[in-house]
Order: sequence, then structure tokens, then C-alpha cells
Amino acid sequence: MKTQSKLSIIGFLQDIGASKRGVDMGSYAIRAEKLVEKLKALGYQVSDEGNVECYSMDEGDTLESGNPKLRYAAAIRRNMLELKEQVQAIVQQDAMPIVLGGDHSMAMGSLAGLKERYQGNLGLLWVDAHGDFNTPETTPSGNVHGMPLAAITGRGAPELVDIGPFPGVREENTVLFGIRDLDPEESMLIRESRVTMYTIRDIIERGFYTCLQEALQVVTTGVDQFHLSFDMDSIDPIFAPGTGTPVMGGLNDREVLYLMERVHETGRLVSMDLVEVNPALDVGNKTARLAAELILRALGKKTL
Ligand code: Z70
Ligand code: MN
Ligand code: MN
Repeated sequence: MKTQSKLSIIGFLQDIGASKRGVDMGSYAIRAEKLVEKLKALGYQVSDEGNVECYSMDEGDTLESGNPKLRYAAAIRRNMLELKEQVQAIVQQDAMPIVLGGDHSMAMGSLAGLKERYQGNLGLLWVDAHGDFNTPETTPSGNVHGMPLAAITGRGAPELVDIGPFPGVREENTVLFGIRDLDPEESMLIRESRVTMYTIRDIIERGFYTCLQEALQVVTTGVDQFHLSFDMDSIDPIFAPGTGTPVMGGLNDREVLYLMERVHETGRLVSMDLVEVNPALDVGNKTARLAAELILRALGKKTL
């Protein structure tokens, strides 16, 4: 399957999976960088599908409300089922969904929506500072955005795992990239899984280029296409300050821009999430501007 000529943009207005408010506005900040116009200029047929209006907090709630091991799971589940339907409709028309977050729990809805179309034939490239591999048993925060990859691979809370089910994604074709902040039990769960992880340590010791070559091999070997779930906190806070849980020592701007160019060059990208842009924490619109440029590079923007 080669990269589609039709793109569909969705904004996902959810912050209740995160530890800070404001990430629900991320899609507006990315759109403000003229994303749709610039994608059209690359030759795509682009349709902005608007936003998935999300269930949020009730009066008196805070981000610390609810089950301390699974905050806002019921509302998040409803939001995911809504996103799932929209993604499903997009891929049925052979368009590529580009979902703008929103907190990273969003990926559960995206991937659930890809299941019917790409069942059993889908790699997953997850670029992040974090593993997002916690379960209610291992989570120190109770925040669901620390759990989506565990749920997608069948681990953790039934009400999250059931959003799929997610057999469309094979663990042996799943890669974590840019990782530098794991909780201890989460780290064990990842290492016991068949997910391939490239930490910042690996990238320093073995080189960015080598690790990226391998990562792209893993997500494309034995499958015809892959989904990219890109968390802006994979990037160093110097280049992407507008995110809820910045972690020092991240990927730099040139590395992620190059990564996206290489993603495009595989010709196998069929769907994308761009998550965790928080305009309330940004400096100017720096993080959103980089996010928009990353999307353009992943869709083939040439600079040379
Ligand atoms: C931590 C937790 C996380 C994103 C932060 C952080 C998880 N491991 N994920 N930001 N995107 O709370 O589970
Ligand atoms: Mn994440
Ligand atoms: Mn993260």
C-alpha cells in the first residue's frame, strides 16, 4: 500500500488522560500553523473533519478525581469509541487519518479505528519519552495517557483493552523510540513483551541512524503498512517546551525532522497521531509549529 492521496484531519479535544490541563487545545495550535493549506500545497486532497467533542470533567472535578489507578476511564472510553468510528469511516474511503491531540490515550481510539481495514497487517511506530505501557497495577499516577500502548497490546484495564480489541497490531512489529522515562514495573512489562524499544541510551551508544534504520525495518517487515503515534515529548524540551510532561535529554529538532522524512520514504505510512501539544505551556507557538512541520515532512515535504 503506498501513501494515500487523500488526507483527513481530526482534532481530538481531550485532556483528561493527562496530568495537566490544556492539551485539549493542541489541535487548534497546530491548525493555526496553516497545516491544511500546506498539506494541500504538497498535492494532497485534504479534508478537515473538525473535532471530536470529548466528554470532560464534571463541575468540581480535577485531574486528580476518580479512580486513583485509572482516572476518567469511563469518559475516556466513550471518547475513544467516538474517535474509533471517525477513523473507521476515513480509512474505509482510503484516506489517511491524521489525528491531532489531545493527550496520548487518544491512540487507543485511532488504532481501534484501523482494525477492520488493516487487521493483522499493521506495524506501529511509537515515538515518545515514555513507554505508555502502564496498567492500573503498575501506574504511579493513575493517568490513562501512561497506559495506551499496554492496552493496545492487550494489557491492563478491560474497559481500555475492550476499546479495540486490537489484534490488528502485532507486538513483533511494534517499536518504542526515544524512550528515557519509564516507571520501574512498566519497564519490566516492556522488556517481557515482544515490543522493540530504542531508548535514548541505545541511540547514544549505537547511533541515531542505526537505531532508526532498525526501527523502520521492524515496523515494516512482514506487514504492508504502519501507524505512527508521535508524542511531542519525545523531543527535547528546548525544541518542544509546550507539552505536559517534558523530560530532559530528548531527541533534537533535526533528528525528529529526519525521522519523519524517513517515515515518508518507506511509502508505508497509512495513519498518524500527533499528540501532547499543550498550547497553555508553549513558548509562542513553537511546539505546534514544529508539530506541523513534522507532519509535513512525514507526508513528503522536500527541503532539498
Ligand atoms: C508516567 C505515568 C506519560 C505521556 C506522560 C508518564 C506517562 N509514566 N505519557 N506523558 N505522554 O504517569 O504513567
Ligand atoms: Mn505518550
Ligand atoms: Mn510521553
